[in-house]
Amino acid sequence: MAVLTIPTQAFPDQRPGTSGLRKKVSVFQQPHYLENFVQSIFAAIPDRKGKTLVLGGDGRFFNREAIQIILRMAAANGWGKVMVGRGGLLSTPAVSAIIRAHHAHGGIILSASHNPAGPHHDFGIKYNISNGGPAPEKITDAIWAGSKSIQSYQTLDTADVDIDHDGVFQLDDMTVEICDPVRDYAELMARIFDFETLRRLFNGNFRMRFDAMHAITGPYALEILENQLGAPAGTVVNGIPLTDFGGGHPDPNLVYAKSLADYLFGEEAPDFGAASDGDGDRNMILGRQFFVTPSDSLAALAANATHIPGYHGGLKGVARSMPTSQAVDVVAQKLGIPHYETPTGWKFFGNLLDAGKITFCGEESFGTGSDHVREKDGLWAVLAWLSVIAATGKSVAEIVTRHWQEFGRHYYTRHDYEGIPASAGEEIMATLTAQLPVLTGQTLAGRIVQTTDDFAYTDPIDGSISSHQGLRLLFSDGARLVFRLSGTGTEGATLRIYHEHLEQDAARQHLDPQRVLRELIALGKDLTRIEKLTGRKAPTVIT
Ligand code: G16
Repeated sequence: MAVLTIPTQAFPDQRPGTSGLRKKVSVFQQPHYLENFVQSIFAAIPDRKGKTLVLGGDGRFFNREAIQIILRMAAANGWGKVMVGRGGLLSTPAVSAIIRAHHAHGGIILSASHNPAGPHHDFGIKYNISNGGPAPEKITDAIWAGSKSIQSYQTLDTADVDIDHDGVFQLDDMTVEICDPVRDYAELMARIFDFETLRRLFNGNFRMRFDAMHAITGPYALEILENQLGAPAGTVVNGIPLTDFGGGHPDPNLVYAKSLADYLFGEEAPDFGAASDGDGDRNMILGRQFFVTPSDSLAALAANATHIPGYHGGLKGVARSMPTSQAVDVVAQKLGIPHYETPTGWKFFGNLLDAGKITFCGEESFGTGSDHVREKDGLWAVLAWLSVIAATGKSVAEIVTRHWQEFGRHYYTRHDYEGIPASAGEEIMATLTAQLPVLTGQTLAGRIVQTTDDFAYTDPIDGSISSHQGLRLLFSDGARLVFRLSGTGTEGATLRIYHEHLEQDAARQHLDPQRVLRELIALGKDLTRIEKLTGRKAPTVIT
């Protein structure tokens, strides 16, 4: 079959963000737009010839069309084999698991994560490397550079292939394998967790609800929770992936997973509730009338790791992204294991995991994971929590409140101002950056500002430096106020303000975080002048 070389012109806006390239579907539907980016990925992987690529997505609108385009281009660009999830479906953690299990060279994930889907919403694409994790900055920078100078791309002149039935066939010189999207992942979970113990949990009175939000985790949760662990039918709700996610916003937090939260805070609440996001890497954990912040979830899992079969030998170390609360650091100190603080973005955990420096890692943005794959993993977090509940016989609320008594409670809240004008976002950050030096030593929000900085990270494994990763005010009492612009939005800018304060007194550990943190919240609003610059009186989302 003849390889076609199609002339094209560069698009100026293909710089990968925190997690790949995310744009409106209409942007991706422009002639050559997706093709240019895919060719730029392939150009950044010069040793791809004859190697295996894993390909799948979260099932959102444009997923199936993109799969066909990428298959043709992969064949024309010399890949030896592409493994595609049946129907074009694969969760992000499943791609990571399959890359690792089959020693693939890399993977392409089609997803804009928790961003809404449909013809008028978002699409995305990201590349993962042979360790199963997101491409590091040196590769995303090469992709971006390639996208700015691209003049042509390679593809085949061939009809669409059948991606809906398992099997192996040739596309020119390349092998295509259509595989079960769930099997490898479910086998990995069965190796980490004791499914017999979890089956006993569901055989008793224990009840849970898992909200797949009509996104990719439905098939995974149905297979693992209901089919393999025997949770009653109906435990998984919204379990069929839809191209528009049912019109919802599959971001597992109290705002967007409101019906689950209402159920868990209602009269008929089960023992446990969880939700995942569009591509299955995020998680939200709820107990009966109890919400676990992602930062606390990471800390509590680290403190209870030896109750989880796959980690009964203990943890090598832990890591969190900089804006994530310091709760897990306190656990690590007590356990006598190292803890690391990385920039936002799962890719920054990759080297630490590969080097065996850490076992668990997590982020405030509802991400938790371990060294079993190189992505955050929503269902893994659910199974980890179920394992701790089964081993301790305690409720979610008991596990977390006892954790606070032992380690202190890190009150935490993130306020997001979504879709503000990009220029306002830049002005806020520039003004704050200029202000930082004079804030040191001042008493603000009733506390002394001990240090301020623009967070920079030197990777301890390869020495690479990532600068401008967020502005920090660190107070003498351990409180923190952090400012960042999101790297995942598709409209204007999203300002994130993170507030944190440690409370050691058990009598003061059951208050409303918004109340406890109100002075820091007011300070954040003042320093950013968000209302003056954007007219916004309140955040769009509070987590
Ligand atoms: C992605 C990244 C995470 C990051 C999150 C929010 O998650 O993988 O590491 O914490 O975005 O990033 P930002 O604050 O820059 O918007 P996901 O689930 O969207 O892929």
